[in-house]
Amino acid sequence: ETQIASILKSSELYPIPQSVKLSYGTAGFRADASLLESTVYRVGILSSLRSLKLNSSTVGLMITASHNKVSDNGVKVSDPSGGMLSQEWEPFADQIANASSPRELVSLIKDFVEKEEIAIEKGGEVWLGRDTRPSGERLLRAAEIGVRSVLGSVAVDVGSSKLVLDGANGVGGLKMEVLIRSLSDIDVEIRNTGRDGGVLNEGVGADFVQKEKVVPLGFGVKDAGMRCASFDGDADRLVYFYIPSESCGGDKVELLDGDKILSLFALFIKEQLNIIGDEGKKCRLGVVQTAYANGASTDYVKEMGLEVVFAKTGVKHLHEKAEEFDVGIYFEANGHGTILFAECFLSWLVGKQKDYSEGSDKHNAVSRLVALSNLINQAVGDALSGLLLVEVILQHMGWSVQKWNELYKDLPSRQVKVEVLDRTAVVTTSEETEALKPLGIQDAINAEIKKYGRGRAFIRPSGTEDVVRVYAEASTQEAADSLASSVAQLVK
Ligand code: 16G
Ligand code: ZN
Repeated sequence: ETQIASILKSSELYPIPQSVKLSYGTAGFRADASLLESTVYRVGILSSLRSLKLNSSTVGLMITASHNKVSDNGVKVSDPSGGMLSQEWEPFADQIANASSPRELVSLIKDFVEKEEIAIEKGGEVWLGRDTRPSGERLLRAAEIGVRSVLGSVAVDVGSSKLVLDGANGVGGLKMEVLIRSLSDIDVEIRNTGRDGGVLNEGVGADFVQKEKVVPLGFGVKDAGMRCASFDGDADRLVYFYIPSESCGGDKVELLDGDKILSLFALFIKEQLNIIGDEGKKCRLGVVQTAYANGASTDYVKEMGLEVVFAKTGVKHLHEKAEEFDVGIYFEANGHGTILFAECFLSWLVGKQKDYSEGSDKHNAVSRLVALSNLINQAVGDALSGLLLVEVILQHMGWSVQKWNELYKDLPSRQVKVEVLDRTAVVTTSEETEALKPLGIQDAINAEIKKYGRGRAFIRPSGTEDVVRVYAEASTQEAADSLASSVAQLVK
């Protein structure tokens, strides 16, 4: 039942264009790229089923129209042997590619799964690739959604797909241009470098994208599904985002903030420590967040078994607490952060690198951690090294930005600021989660919080402008908005 619902839902995103009849020819489906999204999505479903039929062996899905003109594109499937899709499956490919409605599609799939006796439960694995055609990225997204609409199946993006960077018209974009010239395994397109007259941090940059959750200038629906990142003006903040394909002209983005970056880093490091085994598990791996960290991210890292401590807003406060761990990861939700390695732990790692035999799993894990400690900026953190680490981990995992985003789902939140005569009237605890002054205000805030499911809220005086900031979180966006505005009323 849920399987059918999943395909019905995703197929709504990819309606079939009228008046085309496609057939799986010598090299799969080929057509003008603008006609192919629904086809590629459906071939994604087929590929998952093919993998399942073959005991979850890896199936390949390639997006290319070979020597054809650039405006064409195509999709073909390879069997686990590396050869072409078995010809016996071609009629099914034709049928589903031409199914005129989601219902017809589902019924064709259902019949086929029964006939071929495919057990859906195990989950298939499909590797996705594409050539350099501009339509490739969008089609790859469609394939990924198709693969994953068969529940439990995974899509691995094996191409090094392009990253689009918003330089905030600041210094980071310019420096990134220089840096990527010496890197061969990463393809980055940089926008908002300031050369085209754009203004620093105006409608662009990490702060804008994180607070407004809308696309920065220079980005739009044409970039739907692409992996995008924003620096701030001095390149010490980093956030990622993508434009959902359903946004249909809206300007909303799906944001991957500092908390999500922290979670990715934590997961990767934890995995390496697990490979090292019992000795690796002795490492004190900890996380430092601020009161602004989304509650879902805190739950996520705690579930991973990591220690989480809270610090006051501002890099200097987080940094200090991260130094107490063997490996301390700190990030503010707004994208400031880095990873610190204790000197003695690092020398232990380097020693182990010599002990383990080259090429062994343990040697590889230790080497990855040593390389990570060299890549990341342990002085204060910066957006360039943070970006390179995110990219390398995504490549290592074979993950798309969408897959990364699914680590956990952010709780809806809202931030507002209240202009006051004297912000120093607000005094908070050291973790900024509770207000000690004005007297009684915390009780009033608590009374508001109680009215909401998963409600959380706090106030703090800004350290950079003459305002009091309010943060609220709850199980729905409406509830978070309403909690934020009632707490703001208490501050006024
Ligand atoms: C500064 C801090 C940043 C903090 C922000 C809070 C550094 C390098 N920058 O930008 O970490 O999140 O202030 O601003 O520490 P606020 O006090 O106005 O909310
Ligand atoms: Zn900055």
